[in-house]
Amino acid sequence: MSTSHDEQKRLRQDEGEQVEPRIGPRPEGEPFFHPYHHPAAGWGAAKSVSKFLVRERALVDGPRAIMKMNHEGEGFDCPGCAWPDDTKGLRLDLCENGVKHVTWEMTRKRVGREFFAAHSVGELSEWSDFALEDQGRLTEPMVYDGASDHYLPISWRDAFQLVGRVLRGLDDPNRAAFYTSGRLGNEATFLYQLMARELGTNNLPDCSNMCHEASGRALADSLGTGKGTVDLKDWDATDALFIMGVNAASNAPRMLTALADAYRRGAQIVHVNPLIEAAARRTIIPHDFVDMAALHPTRTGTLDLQVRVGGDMALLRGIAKAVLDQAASDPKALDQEFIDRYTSGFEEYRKLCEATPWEEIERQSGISRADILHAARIYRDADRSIFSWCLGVSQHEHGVDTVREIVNVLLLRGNLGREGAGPSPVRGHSNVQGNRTCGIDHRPEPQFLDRLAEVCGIDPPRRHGLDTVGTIQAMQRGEVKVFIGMGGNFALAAPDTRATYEALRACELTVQVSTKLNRSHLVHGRQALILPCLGRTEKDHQRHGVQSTSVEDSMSMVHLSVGMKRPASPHLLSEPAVIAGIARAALPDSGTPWAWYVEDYDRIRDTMARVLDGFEDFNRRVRLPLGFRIRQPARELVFRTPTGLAEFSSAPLPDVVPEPGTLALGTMRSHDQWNTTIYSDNDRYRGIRNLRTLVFMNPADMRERGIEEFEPVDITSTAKDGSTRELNGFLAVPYDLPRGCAAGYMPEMNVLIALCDYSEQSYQPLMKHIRVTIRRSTAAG
Ligand SMILES: Nc1nc2c(c(=O)[nH]1)N[C@H]1C(S)=C(S)[C@@H](COP(=O)(O)OP(=O)(O)OC[C@H]3O[C@@H](n4cnc5c(=O)[nH]c(N)nc54)[C@H](O)[C@@H]3O)O[C@H]1N2
Ligand SMILES: Nc1nc2c(c(=O)[nH]1)N[C@H]1C(S)=C(S)[C@@H](COP(=O)(O)OP(=O)(O)OC[C@H]3O[C@@H](n4cnc5c(=O)[nH]c(N)nc54)[C@H](O)[C@@H]3O)O[C@H]1N2
Ligand SMILES: [Mo]
Repeated sequence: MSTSHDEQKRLRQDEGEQVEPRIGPRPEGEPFFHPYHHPAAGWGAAKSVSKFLVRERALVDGPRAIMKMNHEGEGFDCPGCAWPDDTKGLRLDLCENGVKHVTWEMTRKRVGREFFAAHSVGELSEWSDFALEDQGRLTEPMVYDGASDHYLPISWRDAFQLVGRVLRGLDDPNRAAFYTSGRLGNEATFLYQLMARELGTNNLPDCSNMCHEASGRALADSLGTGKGTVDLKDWDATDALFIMGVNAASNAPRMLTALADAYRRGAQIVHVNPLIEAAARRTIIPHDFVDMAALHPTRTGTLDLQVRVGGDMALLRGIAKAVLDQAASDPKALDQEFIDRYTSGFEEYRKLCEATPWEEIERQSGISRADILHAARIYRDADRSIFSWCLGVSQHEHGVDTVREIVNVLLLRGNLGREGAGPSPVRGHSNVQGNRTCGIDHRPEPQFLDRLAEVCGIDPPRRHGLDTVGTIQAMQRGEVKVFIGMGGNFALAAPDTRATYEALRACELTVQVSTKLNRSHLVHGRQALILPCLGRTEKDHQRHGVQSTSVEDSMSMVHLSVGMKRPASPHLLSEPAVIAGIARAALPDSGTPWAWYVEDYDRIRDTMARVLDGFEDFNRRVRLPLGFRIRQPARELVFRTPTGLAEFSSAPLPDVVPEPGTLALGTMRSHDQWNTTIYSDNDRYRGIRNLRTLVFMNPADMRERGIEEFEPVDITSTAKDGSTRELNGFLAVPYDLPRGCAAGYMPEMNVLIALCDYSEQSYQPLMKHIRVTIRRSTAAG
């Protein structure tokens, strides 16, 4: 059922000043803020889940599907996040947000041709993003008709012919870009990159360019492989966990189980975050039925370090400095044997730490020397330590340097290649890591291309392709004319909303392969297609029976996922089938057996086994009860670096202290959203109800500016090129975060992030560090 036109109109009027349509739903009441003191998960989560199941009318299928999620040997992989499944394989390990995510896909609501006949693109453009996705699942392919400004039905055959015709007509294959959002299964991923490379381009921008590009590059530079080295067994064995820049209770909720277990074992858990997030306090694990009934929470943190935005590297430098100082009197503080045998660059790093004054470390991190020494003591006293991080570390100018500094600290005490120790990035989308493993990379390794050429008989291009920022810039310049999105919501997820819209609108053709209606269907090129596909929960029938796809989690475990639900519509195709359809139309002389691959995904896996390192015997191993773990050379102390050793880095500390009068603003997710998909206007663990257009500020920073709680403010960002961008009428919320720092929600705040504001190290947009000034709204009088 669609939201009525009248309601939409009212919604727009309510929006008052806001330039863009609202992103979240219509609030259910007045904005409300009260700090949250309850444990994470527990009954609050259970209540929220049941409300959600009712709203999506999924009460019958929802619970049944959930019982199938993340189950050994059968069932589908939770598309909610990339946290690994419980290796004990016994517990029902699920979370509130995973349930919401799955239910959102399984909704009974549908968007068919009648819907598109009733609403023009112009009209839909004024709907909120919530309302768009809330219409339900897309059911058939649609093509944009400029004359009527409506999407019209089109057959799959004609849709593929249209894409094929446009791609064949390009004077250069690099005029096309092929975006991936990290939920695409490995088999589809492999076909997708094969198609792009057979066409002749490495233009494979992906969500990872906005997410963990910095982590991948740093780990590759330091250790020779771009992934973490630990798995859940290590989490179970470690003595100290350092959790940096992640809101785990909302974005990787199953981590709460690992944190609670670690606490019960007596491990130390240090949280590094400008905000004290819910995962730093206490939790009630939903599958601990006894605790749940008795309301018995477990602590999930032992120390909080509220770094300033961007201050992590200075903090890590301080920990290293303290450990090195201590080594003078206590030789056990360092693992000298490990350093001598396996690393390079130690002396230079030691001197750099010595030369960095404590005052500088305190100023740049925002943490007192005493607190840093406390953290260093925890690190020193632990035999085994794990450092885990997410976007709070990576989405910065110096994200690569900071992740390399994490590795420096780990190397000092030989925290690598043994149980319970090592780096452990928390990846985002459920298969974003698998996408990279299976070839989505705009800077592919020559060895990979050689193997692809040999096995698949193609001549892949060697020139590096475009990443996300590069693609938007090239679309702006008219150099990229075709944008294909395999999932995701590029228009809203990318930085600099206005520039991204302009770039997409300048395209000759935009194609979105999606499950739900979203902004990227409305901000389109001269020609545009919406191609609806199966979701991960759905049965994928092909010629040789029901197919399964494989995915890789944050800890390099690869396993099968098989959908069990009847597809939302009989007209949906699987992602591999969509890719094969486009490929056959665009590459009529292709020697790749596209249709044959789609008949049976085992055939795709057999080819992948020959191309990809670590995928030998893929079809057999992926069917083992828990799948298999991709070999991680660094874990075995084999370093594919130029020296063959783990490399210390010696980068100078960046200056992250905001200039007087300015603040460092970070964008983040609320508890009730999945990237650009907004479930409600609430952010339970941060104590917020009915409000997304807000900015969290330190109370002293508010007082200094004469701003009261919930007072409307204007936020102005200043980009590297000096240009400014504005958001007006956001409400200020006093919050416990360091002075000089501010925070608010993505994607509402993406308008503030200039396209030129990306890291020189990773080309990641600076989504966690926007230079802003904030003042009382002029409109507020
Ligand atoms: N339910 C749910 N789960 C998700 C997602 C979702 O939207 N919803 N998204 C998925 C995706 S794609 C990703 S990439 C991950 C994202 O997972 P997160 O990285 O947790 O995502 P954010 O909400 O951006 O939160 C970033 C955290 O970093 C902190 N932070 C900000 N600046 C700094 C800093 O300078 N230093 C430090 N140390 N911390 C800082 C913020 O306070 C916040 O706690 O989650 C995945 N899982
Ligand atoms: N300011 C700011 N911006 C950010 C971030 C930030 O922290 N701050 N984070 C960045 C990060 S880490 C990421 S990963 C990106 C997210 O960027 P994206 O991955 O591009 O965005 P999503 O919101 O995850 O995409 C949601 C859409 O995916 C489609 N979809 C859902 N399931 C499927 C499926 O199974 N198959 C297909 N084909 N489509 C499906 C639906 O149509 C849905 O509308 O955003 C980035 N943007
Ligand atoms: Mo992400």
